[in-house]
Amino acid sequence: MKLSKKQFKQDFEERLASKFATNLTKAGHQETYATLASVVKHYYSSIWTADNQYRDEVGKKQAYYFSIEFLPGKLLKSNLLNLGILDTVRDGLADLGIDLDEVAKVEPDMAIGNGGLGRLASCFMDSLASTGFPANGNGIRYRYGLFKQKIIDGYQVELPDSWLDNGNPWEVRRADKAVEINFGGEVWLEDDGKGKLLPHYKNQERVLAVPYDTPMIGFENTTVNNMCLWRSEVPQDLDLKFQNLDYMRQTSMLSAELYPDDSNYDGRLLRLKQEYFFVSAGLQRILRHYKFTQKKDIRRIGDYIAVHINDTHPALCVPEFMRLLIDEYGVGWNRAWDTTVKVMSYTNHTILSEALEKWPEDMVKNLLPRLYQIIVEIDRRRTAELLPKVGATLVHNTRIIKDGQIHMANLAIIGSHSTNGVAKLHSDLLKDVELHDFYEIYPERFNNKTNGIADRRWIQISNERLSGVLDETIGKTWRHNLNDLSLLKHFKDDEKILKQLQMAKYDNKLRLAALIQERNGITVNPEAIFDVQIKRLHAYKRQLLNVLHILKLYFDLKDEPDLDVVPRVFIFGAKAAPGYHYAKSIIKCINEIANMINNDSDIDDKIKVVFLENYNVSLAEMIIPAANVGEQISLASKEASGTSNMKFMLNGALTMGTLDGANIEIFEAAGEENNFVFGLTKDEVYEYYRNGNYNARDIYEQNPIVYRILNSFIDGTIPNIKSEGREIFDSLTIYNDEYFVLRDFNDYVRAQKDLENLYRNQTAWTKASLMNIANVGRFSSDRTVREYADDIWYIKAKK
Ligand code: B1N
Repeated sequence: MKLSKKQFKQDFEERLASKFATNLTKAGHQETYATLASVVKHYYSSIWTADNQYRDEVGKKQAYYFSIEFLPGKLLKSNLLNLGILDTVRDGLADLGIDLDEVAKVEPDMAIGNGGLGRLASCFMDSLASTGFPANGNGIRYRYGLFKQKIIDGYQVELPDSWLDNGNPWEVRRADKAVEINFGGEVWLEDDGKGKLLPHYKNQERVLAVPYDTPMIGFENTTVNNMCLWRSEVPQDLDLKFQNLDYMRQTSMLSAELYPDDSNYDGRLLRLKQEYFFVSAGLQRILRHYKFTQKKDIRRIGDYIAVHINDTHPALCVPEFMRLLIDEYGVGWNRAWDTTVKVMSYTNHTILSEALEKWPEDMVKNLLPRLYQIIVEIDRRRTAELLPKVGATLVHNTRIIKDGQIHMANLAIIGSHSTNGVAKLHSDLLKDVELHDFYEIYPERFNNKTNGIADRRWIQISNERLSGVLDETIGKTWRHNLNDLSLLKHFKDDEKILKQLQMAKYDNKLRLAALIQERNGITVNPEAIFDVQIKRLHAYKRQLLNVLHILKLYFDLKDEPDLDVVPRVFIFGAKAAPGYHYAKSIIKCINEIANMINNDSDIDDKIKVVFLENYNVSLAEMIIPAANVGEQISLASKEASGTSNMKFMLNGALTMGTLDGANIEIFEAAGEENNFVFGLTKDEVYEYYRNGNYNARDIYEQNPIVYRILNSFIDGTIPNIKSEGREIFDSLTIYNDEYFVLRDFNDYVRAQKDLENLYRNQTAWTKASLMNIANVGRFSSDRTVREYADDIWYIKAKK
């Protein structure tokens, strides 16, 4: 949009006066932020309205991304950038004596997601709007987002994330579009007199779902999509006998809290309720909107909408869409089924068995009696149809209802036309191993969509310093097409450019060093290697492997204080699920090891260990631009994709990584020689599983270095970790090291040595860094969403 600085300043001052009855000299940061957001909202509202109008008139197919998590972070700068007014607003505010970056800090992170899965959904939202696709989000407006993490005495303590206290300027409550959701009670079918069986209900619990719409603004275009988030409330016309505080409490509980589990499944009833709540609300709104605007035959809806099931959490889309079509819109079973399969598509995000959702049959039957009937019928018809074609074994292995449980992945695969994994290796594992039986029956449904990241947030906004260097070196087209970063290859031997890249990195390191000083009171050397591992804490991600290597360096230096090492700052950020005891023990150990090393005068600044508390999107935006190394060290086959690996690459960090998830494609694109690869391959891991011949205890007993390091967890060397140290020691030596940490240790140490040696040659290092940046284009989520649009959803971008 076009906006002059003069106009902006006038709008801002007027709004400040009308909204808060104050002026520039008196306004605080909160008022400034709220005013600015309100002005920005005014700017985009006409574009938003116009795009909605256009869609209703043109009636092209739209996609709906159903996700129980979104992780957008802050929206102010992103909205400014995408509207094309970031610089104008920054300058205008500066004229008024206001620092945009200070104002931006006031906005709370929108953290209604746990980690990679939720952040991916938000990257997709940005990319879908920025590439002009009509595609919207559908989720839950949690009153409390992911907990805030405090570290007290080395332990993680969880505090509530009350992110809505000062209001949310971006959302629009649409009370007129509320729908009703029903739970429990009894259902029976009665003939309607025309030969059709219609459901009748008794004693259902009624909940009102109210949508809150947040615009997803495209980058310098005219597309504005909608992220619709649902809040649960008490229906206004509720019988007086139900109007009590208990009912109110229960009803608002539904959208009160995000489950804090990442790659893990918590089978509580409230979670199942949340899943049905946003699925039913979203589908009801879509169907109503379609009927209202398109006035076409409901049976053609498959030509106008695509619904995406992001992991199995929204898998109830399948039976709920069937229910709505059949019971509410009078469509026959067969037509409804064909339509459902055509409309739905599903992404699998993990093969970890603890994340596989399986709901007890009785729970589903009691909570969602009509859906249960429909699921049983889907299962029955499919079994009857397939038995003669593929035989009993395949049918049995792939049934939706088995052993008294409803298998949500099976429901999602059977009820949709597409199942994809999130990186090549992961998609291959789905086809060849985890979902092989499904692949035999429906080979045409399986495909890969390698994840991507919204490069606008992950470089243009978060790394202005590097963005500036790139603009000057290769022009600005990369801001619209990330593939143009490949132009950088021409400068790989240009010493002037390499120097500038180094200086940009150095400035970002200074910025992070100041933050570390402020938050942790630790002074770090900006010349040191900034070696970063930021992600959820999970055993399969192997933060522990990183820790063992740190201890090795520490003991090496204790033995030989004059050892010639390149100084390193090891930086961690990680939240553990509150109920995940082992993960919390690792956090405690990292913090105690940090204390031990940072305060050891023998070590000086050769090693520093920093655990930054409350890792979230905003903190990632500070850390990643300053990283020299990104640690991506999961056990091969366990990390479906990873997406921070792509953010590090974009910001010129080198990857220290295993052949897992999207790391493989990163190494392919940027060259193994420009990164550090180590560890077991997925085939070697599966070979161990087949043979059952891994013996971690042997490594502990036979490798003196490992022996010394592991003993330090239990012999008092590392202070204050009596029970935690024992827990970790036992997990490796008694419980046989589930994720092959000890097996990969030696090769990891070798790769770390290679890394250190390369860093001694700053020119060679920076060249490798440049090659990572130059080859990152394919990891833009603009590319990813185009593939979804072309291959799965069949939607077209606005020209
Ligand atoms: O999804 C990301 C991937 O990049 C990561 O590799 C993957 O671990 C992550 C249940 C999950 N998989 N499964 C989850 C999250 C919450 C929950 O309740 C499972 N998250 C992933 C994006 O594809």
